[in-house]
Amino acid sequence: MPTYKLTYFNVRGRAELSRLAFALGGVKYEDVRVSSEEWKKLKPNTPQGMLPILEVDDRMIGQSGAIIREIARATKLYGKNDIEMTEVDVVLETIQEFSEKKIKAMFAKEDKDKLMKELLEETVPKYLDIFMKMLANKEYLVGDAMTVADLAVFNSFQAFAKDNKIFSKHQKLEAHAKKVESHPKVKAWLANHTPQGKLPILEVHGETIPQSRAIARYVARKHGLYGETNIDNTMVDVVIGTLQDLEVHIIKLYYEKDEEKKADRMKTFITETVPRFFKIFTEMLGENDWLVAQKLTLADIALFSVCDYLEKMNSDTSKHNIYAASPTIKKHSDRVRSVPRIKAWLDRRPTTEY
Ligand SMILES: N[C@@H](CCC(=O)N[C@@H](CS)C(=O)NCC(=O)O)C(=O)O
Repeated sequence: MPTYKLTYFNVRGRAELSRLAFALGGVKYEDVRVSSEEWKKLKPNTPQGMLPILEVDDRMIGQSGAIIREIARATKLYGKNDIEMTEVDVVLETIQEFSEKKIKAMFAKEDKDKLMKELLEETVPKYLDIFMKMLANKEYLVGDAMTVADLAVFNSFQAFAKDNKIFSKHQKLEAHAKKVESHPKVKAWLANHTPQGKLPILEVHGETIPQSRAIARYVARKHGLYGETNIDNTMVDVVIGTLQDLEVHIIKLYYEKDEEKKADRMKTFITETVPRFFKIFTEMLGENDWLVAQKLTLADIALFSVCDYLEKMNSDTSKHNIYAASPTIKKHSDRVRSVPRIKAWLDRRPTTEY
């Protein structure tokens, strides 16, 4: 068996299908994830100046479509004969066509909301129709065993399926996705990838960290955004815990389906709950600029992040000012927002619904 080394950025993107195929095929490979700094050095030495690349012994292959076929042949996941191979190609090419539309909408600089709506309401159902037709009454898309065609369809719709009810009119494809997802080797790969079956995750030197607050604390410790003493660190945790209590109220609002009740609850939330929590933070701030240790810490960023969310949520739903009774918190939010690196991130972060 040759040695395999797959190099890509630390995201799923154009490499995840190859990683899934290696997992399902049970073939060992080196899963290299490069940072943008490392990529700058590597780029001139790659066949087309792009990632992913697959190294098979001393051969270096570019183009994700060629890479997945090399792996599919090596792992016997490309169908059993010429006809099946062509059928697998039909699926891979159709996924490629869908992916181009998906990328265009997801990374659009203009009209993103409109393009995302079109993607979810028109493009996704159109391609689900195509794949449902291909699946017909069979278990697998091609032949009588799982191939990279099944992995490709599963991989491509997986992210959407988690957040949207895309399968409501395509239940056979939902069952197909579950079949792929529950294959022991695929399951093991996904579990390794998302230790608790949920996002976000942070991958650091081959370790995968789940739980958003554990991730935030890891990043804070690494970059000097925790406190400097044990007490300071505990105070940062007090802020995070208090914000978690506030988030419980936000989640309850989110799940209220009755529009009238929701509007009522929203009013109570903004005029009573939020000021009650903001009072706690106002007292913690006192005359200081920052919540803990007289410097910017994760505590300030966490409070700002919730305020930023509340400002958007409130501008969409009601006209009450979240800071009406809490001018100190408004000043604190503005202070965090104007930290140059935070400002730079806010200016370039993609527009999202939440
Ligand atoms: N058709 C190529 C496209 C590869 C591609 O666009 N790669 C992007 C990442 S998804 C890249 O390497 N970007 C960095 C660069 O161009 O410097 C493939 O499928 O492999």
